[in-house]
Amino acid sequence: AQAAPKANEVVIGKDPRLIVHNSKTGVMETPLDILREYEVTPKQFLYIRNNQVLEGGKTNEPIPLEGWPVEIVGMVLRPAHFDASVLKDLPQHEVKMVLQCSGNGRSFFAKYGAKAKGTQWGHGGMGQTVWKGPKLVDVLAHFKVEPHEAAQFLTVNGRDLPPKTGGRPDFEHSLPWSNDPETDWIGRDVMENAILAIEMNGEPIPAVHGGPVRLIVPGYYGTMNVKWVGQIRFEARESYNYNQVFRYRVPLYPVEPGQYDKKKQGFENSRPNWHQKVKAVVFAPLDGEQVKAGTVKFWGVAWNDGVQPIEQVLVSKDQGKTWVSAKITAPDSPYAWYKWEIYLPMSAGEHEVWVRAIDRWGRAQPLDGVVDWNPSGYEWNGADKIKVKVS
Ligand code: MSS
Repeated sequence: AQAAPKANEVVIGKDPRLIVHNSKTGVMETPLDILREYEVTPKQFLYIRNNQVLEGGKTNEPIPLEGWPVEIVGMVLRPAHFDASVLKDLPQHEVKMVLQCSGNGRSFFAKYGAKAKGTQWGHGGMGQTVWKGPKLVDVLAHFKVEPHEAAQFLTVNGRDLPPKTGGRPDFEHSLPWSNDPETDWIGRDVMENAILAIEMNGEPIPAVHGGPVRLIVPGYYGTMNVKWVGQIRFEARESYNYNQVFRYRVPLYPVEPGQYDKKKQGFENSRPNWHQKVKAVVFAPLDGEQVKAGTVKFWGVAWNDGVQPIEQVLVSKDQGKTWVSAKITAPDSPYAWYKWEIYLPMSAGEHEVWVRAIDRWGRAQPLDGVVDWNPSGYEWNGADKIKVKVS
């Protein structure tokens, strides 16, 4: 058998220590012992998820803005067709945020007895990133686009084309675009915060991460941050695209593991992977790690959709009977990860430590993440449970 290709052989500029899930399109995750070393995840370590690849896109090198066409069409007064180089002349906005695949943590469904189909991500299908570019609303104003007030959704299409024979559908996503900010806060955040990013971590966006132009919507799952933006459409409905209807959604009602017919999924009985759920991840000790008896420092990160602050990260040594509150440090951006830490006395033996975050709306992680089972295993946010061997 041939040795599986290393991350640096799959995508130019990636670190060989990344865990490759799919070498064809380039899907790889960051081991936690690397992820935890950086406040902003450097490009050589950032995870990748591609449904299909932009031609020549398997590299951390950038693609020039000049010569990259973008169009804004649909229910608008004036459609706009422009060269992406215009974007650097408009007022720039920068945002630090967690970029996370909605499938991140999918392997935990299997770990707790309810496997879900798809890439078996650990916790490393995420990273902390900084994006910069003009706000979408400023681009619209610049070109006097004026979306119609009945346009309730924004659909963004990437210029990655499905392989001719691969049978994969084109990639696009719809996001809520609310024209009624008084009553509908979902959609208002897209209006206020969406940017057409042209930089990542202070440099032109690496091709593999969606350069030269990427839609960035802080607080939303990775999939909604469409790479290689070619077309933006304003419409009254969500797109019927395969990736919007049959993928990247979860049922609106509880389903028993294995008991859900994905073919019957539609707009009425499911919702898209939009807002990220509240989540805490243990960065140290790592699951299964050996530590010395005495006082042990546990630490990690926590984040949510940025709509309300994280208020507590709770830690339990006794399967949730009692909890203690970790010290949390808020980031300078509501969409970035919080750091949490706690020192716990640990006696010799095997222990399981549970961690869960709670935000100001009281949104918390379920102790048993399997309660939110869904056929594609999206949006895992069960309390993080790690085993430590104390000696
Ligand atoms: N975009 C495009 N155009 N294509 C594809 O495929 N994918 C998704 C996003 N965007 C895609 C896009 C996903 S799905 C994700 S996660 C993200 O992206 C990732 O990113 P990076 O940069 O990391 O690679 Mo799941 O939710």
